[in-house]
Amino acid sequence: MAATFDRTWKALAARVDAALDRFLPAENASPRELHRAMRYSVFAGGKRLRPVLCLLSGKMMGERVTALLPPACALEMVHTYSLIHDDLPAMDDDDVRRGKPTSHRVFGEALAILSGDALLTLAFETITRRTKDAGLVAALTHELARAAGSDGMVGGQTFDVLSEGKPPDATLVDEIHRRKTAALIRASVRMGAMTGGASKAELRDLTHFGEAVGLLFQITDDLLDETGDDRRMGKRLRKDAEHGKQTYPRVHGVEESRALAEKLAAKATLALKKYGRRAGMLLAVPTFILSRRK
Ligand code: GRG
Repeated sequence: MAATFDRTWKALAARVDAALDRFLPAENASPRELHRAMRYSVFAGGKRLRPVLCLLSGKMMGERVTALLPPACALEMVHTYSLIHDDLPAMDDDDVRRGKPTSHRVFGEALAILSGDALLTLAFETITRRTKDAGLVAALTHELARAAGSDGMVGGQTFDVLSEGKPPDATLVDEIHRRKTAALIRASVRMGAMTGGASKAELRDLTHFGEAVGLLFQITDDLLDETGDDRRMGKRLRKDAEHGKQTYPRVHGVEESRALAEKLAAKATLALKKYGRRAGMLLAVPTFILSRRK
């Protein structure tokens, strides 16, 4: 089961990578430094969680992968932009991302900021240029903008920055993680479903699934920071502690956070259980996230 899951995931991620390669400006197109920086971060590695979720929920609706690739790639562009900006000295000031030197360490701060800006913009260009149905273009644009903006990811990052050094607060950590991480993951599932023409009821169930998976992903990320043997962790954990970051284990403790993660995995699975085999690999995603090591 795990081997089949891995193989299918890799195959879908490879489709995403090939499409990203087509959708991104060529490295030798002017301005070269900007396009090199955009490509450097997009192809630095990464699990492709958001685009694969988009493909899986669209496939559940019977949609072709080719029609799902524009929104899937748009999600990865937005995600990559957020990582580039999050690593900047003004934010987390990180030297390594996806196992490689961060964008600003390689290209300088100005180019890192600009490549993030260009990726964010290209995400919307990709949807509008490569999706035929005008109604769907509007719906996908709205969905991605809401998830990425002040009501979603950027809002969550703002709360995160402003809450540094404050005492652990359960309501605050929930608010930060729902916006900063879960909003884009929820949108990933919804955008696949919308592209595949999901009914209202299907979209509602997939939204519940996406919400639970998004929060689950962030809690397991916090737990990996706290308990993981991964090299990135020592540094991140020290930083989180130094900056007084709001994390689940800091607020609830490791055991309770683990129990919460398991509860969310069960909730996500339950949301799609009635679809049985039709839900396909989506049903295995919560377990995959629970057991992830990086
Ligand atoms: C700067 C606007 C702005 C937003 C930043 C996503 C984010 C918001 C910051 C990244 C920092 C962080 C650790 C956030 C938690 C979400 C998370 C676990 C991101 C990493 O996502 P993965 O594990 O990364 O999917 P890969 O590299 O696999 O794509």
